[in-house]
Amino acid sequence: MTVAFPEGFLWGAATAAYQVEGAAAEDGRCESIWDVFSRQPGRIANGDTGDVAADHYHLLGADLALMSGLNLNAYRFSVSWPRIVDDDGAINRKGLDFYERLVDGLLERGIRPFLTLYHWDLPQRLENRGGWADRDTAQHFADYTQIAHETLGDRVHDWTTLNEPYCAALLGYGAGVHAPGRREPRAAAAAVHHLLLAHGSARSVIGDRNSVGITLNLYPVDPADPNDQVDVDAARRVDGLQNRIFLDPVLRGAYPSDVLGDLEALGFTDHIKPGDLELIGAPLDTLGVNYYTGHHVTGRPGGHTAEWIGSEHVHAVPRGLPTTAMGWEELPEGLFRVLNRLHTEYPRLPVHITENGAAYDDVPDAHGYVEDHARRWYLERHLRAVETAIGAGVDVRGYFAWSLLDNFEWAEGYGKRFGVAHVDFDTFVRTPKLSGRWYATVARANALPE
Ligand code: IFM
Repeated sequence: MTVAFPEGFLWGAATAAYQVEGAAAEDGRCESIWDVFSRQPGRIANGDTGDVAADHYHLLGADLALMSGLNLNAYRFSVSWPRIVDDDGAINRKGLDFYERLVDGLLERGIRPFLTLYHWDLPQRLENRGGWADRDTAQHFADYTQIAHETLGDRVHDWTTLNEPYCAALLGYGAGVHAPGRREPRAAAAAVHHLLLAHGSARSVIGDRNSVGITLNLYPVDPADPNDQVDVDAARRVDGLQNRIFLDPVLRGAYPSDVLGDLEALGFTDHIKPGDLELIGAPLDTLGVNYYTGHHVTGRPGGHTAEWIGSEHVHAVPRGLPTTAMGWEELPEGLFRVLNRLHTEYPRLPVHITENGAAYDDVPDAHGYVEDHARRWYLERHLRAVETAIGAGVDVRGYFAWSLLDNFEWAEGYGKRFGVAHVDFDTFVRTPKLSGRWYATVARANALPE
C-alpha cells in the first residue's frame, strides 16, 4: 500500500545563501561574519571558505532546471543580508536583482518560493558594533526586512524570519564554533533575546498580507538514565536551552521560568524590555521545523561536552544508534515526537519541515552519480514519521529536504555532503543522486512507495 500525503502537500528542497551562492565579492556584496570567520586559520575544516561555494549565483539557470527535474513544487532559500544592503545601510540594487531573478524563475516553473531572511550571514559592519549581543541589531534587521519585503513581497508569499536562532546565538557567541566565533556566554544569552526581538520586529514589518514563520531546530531530549534525577535535570536544562527558550516566547509570549532561572547568572533578563514579549509572541502563520537527531544527556561526568551555555555539567551520551557522517544519531521517530509535542503542548499552528536530511561519505562514479542508498533510507524513514504525525492530527503542510545541493557545511567546509544532487567542486556540475531521483518520484506521486 502506498502512503499518500495530503493534497497540496509541498515537496521542496532547501539551501542557504552563504552555503551555495559564492560570488562573495561580486555586484556590491559586502562582508558577512562568515566571510571573516572562515578566513581565520583553524576555523573551517581544510581552510575552506564560502567564497565560491556551489557557485549558485552564476548557475541559477542550471539550479532552477535541477529543481524542475526533481519535481519540486517548493524551494526554500535565504537572502544574503550583506548582498542586498550595503555598508552604508543603502539598497544594493544588483544584489536584489539576483533574488528577483530567482523568485521569477521559480514562479515560472510553478515552484513556490519560501524565503528565509536570516540564515546566519550577519553583515560584518554590525558585528563590529556588537552583533547580536547588541539590541540595535534587531532594529537593523527590521530595516533590512523592509527592503526585502518591499521588493519581493508581491511575489513571495512565504516568509521565514530566522533560521535556527539557537545556532546563531549559542554556537556563534557561546561555543564559538560558528561565526563570529565568540566564546562569551553572556553575549550568547543576550543574542538569544535580540534574535527573537529581530524576529518579532520583522514579523511586524511583513504584516498580515503574507505568511510569516520562524524556523527552529528542535530535538527530543532524553535523560541517559530516566531514574537518575541528575540526568533528568540535565535533560530539562537542555530541552530548555535547545527548544523551549525559543518555542515559549514565540508561541506563548513568555520565556519558561526554569530557563530564566538557569540563565540568571548570565544576566539574561536584563535584556528583556517592556513590550518585547508582545512583539516576539505576535501570532504566526506557520512554524518551520528543522530536524536531524535527538539528544541523550547526562548530568554526570562522561559523554561529550556540548554547547549548552550555563550548563557546563551536561554531556551528550551516545546510545549506539547508527550515525551519519556528522556523527549525529539517526532517530526518525524523534521527528514524530517533536511534531506530536508541538501539537499537544503548544497552540496549534501549521508546520513545515523546513530541513531534514543527512551527510554521508558519498562516492561518485566516473559520471558524478552517487548511489546513496543510506541517504534515500534516511529520507524515507523520516518521511514515514511525518506521515504518522499527519495521521495523528499534526497539520504538516510540506517537507524540504536538506539540501538541494552539496554545499559549504559551515565549520565542516565542503567535506560533509548533504545534497540530493552531487556537486563536483572542480567543475560545478550538478548530478542528482539516487536519493534525488527517488525523492523526485515521491514528489510526483505525492506518496511514499509501499
Ligand atoms: O547545513 C545546516 C543548515 O545550514 C542549518 N541546519 C542544519 C544543516 C546541517 O548541518
